Amino acid sequence: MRSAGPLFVAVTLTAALAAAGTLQGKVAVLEKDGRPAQDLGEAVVWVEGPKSRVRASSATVNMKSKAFVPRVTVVAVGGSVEFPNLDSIFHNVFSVSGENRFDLQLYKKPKSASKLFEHPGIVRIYCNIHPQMSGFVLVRDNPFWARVGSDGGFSIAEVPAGTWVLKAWHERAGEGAQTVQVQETGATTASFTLDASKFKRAPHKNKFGKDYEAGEKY
Ligand SMILES: [Cu+2]
Repeated sequence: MRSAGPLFVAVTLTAALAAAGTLQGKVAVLEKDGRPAQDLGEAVVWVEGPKSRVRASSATVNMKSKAFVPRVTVVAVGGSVEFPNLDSIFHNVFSVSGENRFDLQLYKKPKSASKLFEHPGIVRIYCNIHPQMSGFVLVRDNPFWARVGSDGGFSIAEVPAGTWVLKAWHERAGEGAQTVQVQETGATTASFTLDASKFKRAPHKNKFGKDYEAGEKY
């Protein structure tokens, strides 16, 4: 059989430049006993595949009352996240998530530090002092992503026409994926049901890969 691969790719790219549609739908996250999750607004959907230049963006994640606020943040590759400490106690935000690992060391109010993210992926952030502090920075290599609304709805505009992988993610349910065909105009609909029923909050290690010491000292 003759391969039509390169021709197909060329045609797809040409179409992508010429036309774009909207991807919309709903995300449901089910807890134990099929109860709907109350924090759907922490879910994110994104499109994998289309190449598009991203505008470097920045975001702020406050460390406040021993929590990362907001808990889930999305930035583009090349974007930075500012981590001001609004507490009068020390925090030490860090991550050991692959190529995005970082360590901003100890500081307290009114200091801040920032991290520039260069690799797409899901970055888990923790504090090296307080094991209960956790959050996520999702780093995307194209602008085709959306936060899910509190009703589960989402809409991603101007997605290039073509066949792509649409992903939906929620902290307690992980990732769902499906192939979508975005038309040259109009809307394409996709829905997800993510399973959070088996989620268990497990202890994690500190930045040295060791267990946290019992009892907080700060
Ligand atoms: Cu802390």
